[in-house]
Amino acid sequence: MAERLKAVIGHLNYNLQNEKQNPVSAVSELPVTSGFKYTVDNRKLTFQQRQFYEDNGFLVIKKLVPSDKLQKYRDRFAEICRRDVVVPGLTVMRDIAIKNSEFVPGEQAVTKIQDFQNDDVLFEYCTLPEIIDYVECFTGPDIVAAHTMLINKPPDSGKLTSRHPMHQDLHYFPFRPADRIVCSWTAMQTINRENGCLVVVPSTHKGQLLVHEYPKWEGGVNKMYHGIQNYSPSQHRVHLEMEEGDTVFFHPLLIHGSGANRSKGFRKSISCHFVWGKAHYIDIADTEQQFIADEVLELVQKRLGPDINITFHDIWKYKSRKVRGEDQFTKNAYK
Ligand SMILES: O=C(O)CCC(=O)C(=O)O
Repeated sequence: MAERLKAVIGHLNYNLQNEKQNPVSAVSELPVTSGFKYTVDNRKLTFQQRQFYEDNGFLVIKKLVPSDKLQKYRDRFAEICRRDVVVPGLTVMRDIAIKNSEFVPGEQAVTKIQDFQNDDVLFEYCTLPEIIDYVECFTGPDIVAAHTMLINKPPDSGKLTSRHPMHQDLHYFPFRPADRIVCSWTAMQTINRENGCLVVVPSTHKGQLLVHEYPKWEGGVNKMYHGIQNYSPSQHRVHLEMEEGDTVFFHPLLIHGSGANRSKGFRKSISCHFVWGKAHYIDIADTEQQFIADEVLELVQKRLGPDINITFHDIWKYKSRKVRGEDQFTKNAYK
């Protein structure tokens, strides 16, 4: 797998060098929003839904993804965890509590898989018309899937490591405009406060990107689970309890996280971050985001060797795959 990834990244580097000599402007006309900021003109949303997202930064659509599709993704996840299939470029993550314990087999050991863009079974989720027709209301008609995850939140060991700290997803993304990025997050089962539902702070999508760091939790924190520095839990939050197939769409500046899983079972959700196909990359050097970029590059070097010549933008290009309309995003690295 490492060899294949190296070849792909080598190819990306080649393209990048060519682009450096001949930079392409990635920013074209923005989709029409008719005075709205966070949604684009499109008949899919009712006026009330559109206004709700504008005001709150998230929108839940009930029973959006059919059960049979979610069963297919659950089966695929189990196959991947058993290593019956190997997906190129996939990142498999373990909860810090599981990682430090005795050998745990298969699905029980995996807390999250990330970057399934090269697996056509799981990637189908990102292409479902049920999902994409809504995504278009936020990104506009040109859509790229940039970041994919299937989260298998484990029953908490008692150390509260299954919590996900309050954060803003934009912290991880070296591309803009933020208002043309949206996450779709689908419950693969009943998800409630007991098994660690999503928690959101309404209207925080109207704020700025805040500084993130590892929370100083006694029981430890999972790799890359950064949280907002000095986060104050006094802000009004909403617990999004959802049934299987329910899907929440949310803005990348919306402050959110999830609670500990106090049930005995694993809690599954599948998600994708979508971005406008004409979005542009930004230089995050010396910004709040430098910290995550360094950490990601360090991880890639650990996997592929210290001599790998790759940038943070290359990694995002590799992770991204077009789903609808025009795609300049996976080609352009520069504004
Ligand atoms: O599914 C969860 O528990 C939270 C996921 C999340 O917020 C993230 O991965 O950014």
